Amino acid sequence: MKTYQADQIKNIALLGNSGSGKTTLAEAMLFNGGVIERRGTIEAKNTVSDYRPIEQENGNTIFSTVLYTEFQNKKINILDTPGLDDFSGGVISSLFATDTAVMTINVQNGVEVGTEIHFRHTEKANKPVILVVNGLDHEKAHFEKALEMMKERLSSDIVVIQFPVNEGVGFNAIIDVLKMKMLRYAKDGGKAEVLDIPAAQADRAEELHSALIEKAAESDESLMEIFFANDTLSEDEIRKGISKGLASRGLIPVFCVSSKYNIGVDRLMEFIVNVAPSIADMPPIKNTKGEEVKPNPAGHAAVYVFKSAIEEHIGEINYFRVYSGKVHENLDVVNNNNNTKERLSQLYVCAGKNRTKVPELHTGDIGAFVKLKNTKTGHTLAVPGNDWKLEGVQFPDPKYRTAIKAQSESDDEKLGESLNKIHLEDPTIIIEYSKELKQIIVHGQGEYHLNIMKWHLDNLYKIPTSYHPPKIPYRETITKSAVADYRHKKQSGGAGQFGEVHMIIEPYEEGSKEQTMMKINGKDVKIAVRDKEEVSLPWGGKLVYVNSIVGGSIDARFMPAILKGIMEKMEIGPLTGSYARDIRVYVYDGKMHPVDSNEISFRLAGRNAFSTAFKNAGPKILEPVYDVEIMVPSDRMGDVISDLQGRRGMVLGMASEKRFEVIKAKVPLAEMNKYSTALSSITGGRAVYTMKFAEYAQVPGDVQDAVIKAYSEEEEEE
Ligand SMILES: Nc1nc2c(ncn2[C@@H]2O[C@H](COP(=O)(O)OP(=O)(O)OP(=O)(O)O)[C@@H](O)[C@H]2O)c(=O)[nH]1
Ligand SMILES: [Mg+2]
Repeated sequence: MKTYQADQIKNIALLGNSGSGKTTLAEAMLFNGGVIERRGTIEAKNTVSDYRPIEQENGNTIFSTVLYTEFQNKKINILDTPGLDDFSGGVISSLFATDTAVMTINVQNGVEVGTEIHFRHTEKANKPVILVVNGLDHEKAHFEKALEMMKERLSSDIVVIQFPVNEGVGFNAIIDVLKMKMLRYAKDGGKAEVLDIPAAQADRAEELHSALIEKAAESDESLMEIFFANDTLSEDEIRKGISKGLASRGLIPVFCVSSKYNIGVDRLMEFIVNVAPSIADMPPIKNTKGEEVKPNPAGHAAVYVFKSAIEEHIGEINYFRVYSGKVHENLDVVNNNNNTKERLSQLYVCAGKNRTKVPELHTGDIGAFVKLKNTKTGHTLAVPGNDWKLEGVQFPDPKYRTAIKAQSESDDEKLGESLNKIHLEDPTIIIEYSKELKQIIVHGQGEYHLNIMKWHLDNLYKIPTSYHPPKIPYRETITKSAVADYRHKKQSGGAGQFGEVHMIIEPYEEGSKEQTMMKINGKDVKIAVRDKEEVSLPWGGKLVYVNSIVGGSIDARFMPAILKGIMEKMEIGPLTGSYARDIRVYVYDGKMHPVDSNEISFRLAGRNAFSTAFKNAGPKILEPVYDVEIMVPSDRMGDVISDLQGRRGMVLGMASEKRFEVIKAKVPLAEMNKYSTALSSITGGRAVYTMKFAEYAQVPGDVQDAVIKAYSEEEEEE
């Protein structure tokens, strides 16, 4: 395999709605580049990209796949991504690692839900987009309708470079208004025959050619001047303008193909290698120090791992992009994320599961290495001289959770190992071993996402598991102050035990001050703060422990033991056994015995006094509340809001953003169970949302009663 320099490499991510033909297009690109000798199909389950068992079973791409092809002495690295939104992790990491998004549009349906969602990903990532209308051979192909939808729903900067001559069955010709030629294809596609534009298409071609020139001129001032002077641009000037417009997202070109028959694909590839922005044209990304990482082919080597996988017979494989310099076989590097040394003993370029060994890879190129010890997705590897790491891929927060159990306890250990592997391959699946809930919770992007995960556990890892409703990590706190005394006394031969503690507890709020006067048993008592400790609780919130002993009734040396006793009770609230938080305790009096007082006595006295006080202080259950942000088409906004209200959600605001309404709300986690499935059915899959933990809030009375009842029933069962 030839070695490619930075200016000979183009990196594209294939995006688009599920079923719009990304994988089929990739197959045609590999075939046209001579990487494969026969084109596989989804139906025959033999495409290069969809090689994993689950993909062949379902006929969908599930994991992003790294591919490459060669065309006109250039290399195109292709990342084929899944169209289904539950697998958006692969889309986001692929966009990160490439310079241009090539989005397929199924011409029968035009803009679909997934098209809109992926288009928004490109906006967020600020990457150029080439739109490819696919399936023009289909009997229901309707190019004009699809184009209208694209202009209306995606962007007004769309500009047509190609339109079909004879869409539908028998489709074989395209008018290209950049070349101003007709491209005609033989029965099984491949290389176009370049012909003059027939009279019937001439007017439309001229009109679109002018529109293209104007749009290309708009992207660059010097081109604009030439355009004003001459009223036109040369083909090279148009190319330059398109390239600039692409890079700044001011111009979104439209191409026509039938991936199935390999029609138009050669011309699209030619456009990608000649006109799509090159590595040097894209704005440099930043490292964690805030410095720009310019793609410098002569610089020290640095690569970023955007994807890890586990492959049969090989084990872990890491896919990377070179961000600076070049890497070669046996290069010693440092993993800047964990400061370990790694040796890149072998380098590969990949087309699906087929790997070709290469001696070196240059800036901008994409490849893979195997058998590294401490490297995974998100890590930067570099030679000394580059001590930075990239900020890297920002994977979406999880929005769907479930509890998982191995059907047989003997599989517990194996389940843990397998879940770690699953997370390594898909960082959007997050595993949480909750000591508090006594459950293993898996977090993912949606119900389907976790069903696919279960398929892998059943079929590849061979571990029968079951999903269960996840418990909610409730907290408990108090709503008013309460007083309690406790005397611990034991005198049964030998050394006795004695400790007496008087305390008052009150609700604690961040930033609030200690009281100076309190009513204790009907009397006003002055509080003198002698000492104070703010304990930040590992489960969130605080316990503030105030020593306001007067007259030395308890020695300072016993104070830590009392706190220890209180902390024991903070771990099991009186209502549901949940962790407690946000309480201030004043120990204001007590008694010691000259001989029998010791630490254990004060620990027990502290624990029991606190337990009584807690029960009398109006204990309440707190529940986790999430910030939920939903993007929804305007016509479905009402339904989404009324559904949120049914979930005890509080709508905080609404705003129009481009073609969508954005609803911001706070919703209790307990009501978000299976929300992704519900939202999808309310909106026909047209909404997307994110959720992030916001705070703990008191639950309403009826909910509190229900939670306490469920807890006591559960206790009885156990
Ligand atoms: N008629 C026709 N069918 C096509 C064309 N391209 C793809 N298909 C068919 O459309 C279906 C989906 O194609 P894929 O290539 O799997 O689509 P995808 O975009 O990769 O889908 P996901 O992986 O689910 O995101 C398959 O049955 C293909 O054979 C085309 O140009 N014409
Ligand atoms: Mg696919």
